[in-house]
Amino acid sequence: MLRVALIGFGSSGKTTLFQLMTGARETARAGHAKGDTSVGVSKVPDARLDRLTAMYNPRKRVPATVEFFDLPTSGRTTGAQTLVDIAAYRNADALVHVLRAFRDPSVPHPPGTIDPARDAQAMEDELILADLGVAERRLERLEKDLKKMRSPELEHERDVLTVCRLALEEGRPLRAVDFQGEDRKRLRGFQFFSAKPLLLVINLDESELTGGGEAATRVDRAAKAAGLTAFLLRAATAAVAVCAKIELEIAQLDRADAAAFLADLGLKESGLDRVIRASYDLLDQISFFTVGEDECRAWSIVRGTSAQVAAGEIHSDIARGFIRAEVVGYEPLATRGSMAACRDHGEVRLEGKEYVVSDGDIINFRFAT
Ligand SMILES: Nc1nc2c(ncn2[C@@H]2O[C@H](COP(=O)(O)OP(=O)(O)O)[C@@H](O)[C@H]2O)c(=O)[nH]1
Ligand SMILES: [Mg+2]
Repeated sequence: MLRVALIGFGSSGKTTLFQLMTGARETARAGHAKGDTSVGVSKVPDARLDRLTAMYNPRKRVPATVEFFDLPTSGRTTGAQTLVDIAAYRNADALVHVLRAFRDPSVPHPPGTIDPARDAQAMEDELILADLGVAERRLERLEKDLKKMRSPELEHERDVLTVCRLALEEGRPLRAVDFQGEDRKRLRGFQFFSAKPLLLVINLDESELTGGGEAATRVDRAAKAAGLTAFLLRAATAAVAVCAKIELEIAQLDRADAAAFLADLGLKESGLDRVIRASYDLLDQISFFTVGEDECRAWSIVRGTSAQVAAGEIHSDIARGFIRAEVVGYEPLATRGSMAACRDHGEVRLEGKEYVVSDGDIINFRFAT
């Protein structure tokens, strides 16, 4: 399951977005050293799973999920230095920086003025500084250890960390540094914040959603006006605009009303859909499905995953005993209406361990126990 951590300055709308994403008014809390982390689960909307569920009429429909973290530091900034001490944040797959762009004077914004580009840069600087501290402490310890003994492992670690330190000293986030192969693996182990893919969520004024014209264009314009263009040229960084407050109100309506409301605003997708989709794209995630009368289920994996590794998402026994994957694409199955019809047309393939799973594949794994 993907884990996404919300960060940002005080009163930027983190908790509002958290509630929008997880539908949680009451949320589970995981304890950690300094206060609490709110943990909520978001169901990934997927029209394909809806269609498969309609076809199979299973007892259970299980969407893919994304876990969101929020810190209940009401109105305060979640400074990067505090994040270093929070395991859930260190382990997160991606960061979502909620940027205050709504003006509402009744909600004070600690830096005083509204300036999303400044806030984006300020947070970036904080992440870089926090990582630099971690890198320096680790390097110091490594140098001591390397004086006592020779170790290719530790030497590799030192080399990667030295590249990290140099980039950070130049003010470059680690997600903008091109690490490959073993270096990349090693980097992941350090759990640096500036190495995590970053989604900027620009939290706009209601008026920007409710003003006339095509909402998508208005929102795009507002995002550009926020001055984030330079930011977005960086690798593993993306942006999406929402109006968290009004979208939370919409999300609390029943489905039909919510759809009508969104259509009224000229929006094709809800805020939840847009943020989830942007996170998926940023993290290069795709979905495959398992279907049956018992359960229709979506699973998320990173693009390029092999059939055997995908099987391991379901259960390690299935990966271990992997024999073959029976695969059909979503389009042929949705068009023909049944697996049997797909078989008749030769559209169900038998694939081996190394087969690279495609987005929308419906897979039946054959395995030995
Ligand atoms: N006008 C307006 N107010 C918002 C919006 N998003 C959040 N707020 C309000 O801003 C205040 C702070 O929001 P919150 O989500 O708690 O911010 P956090 O400190 O970043 O967690 C709350 O009173 C929210 O209702 C928005 O899009 N527009
Ligand atoms: Mg909050």
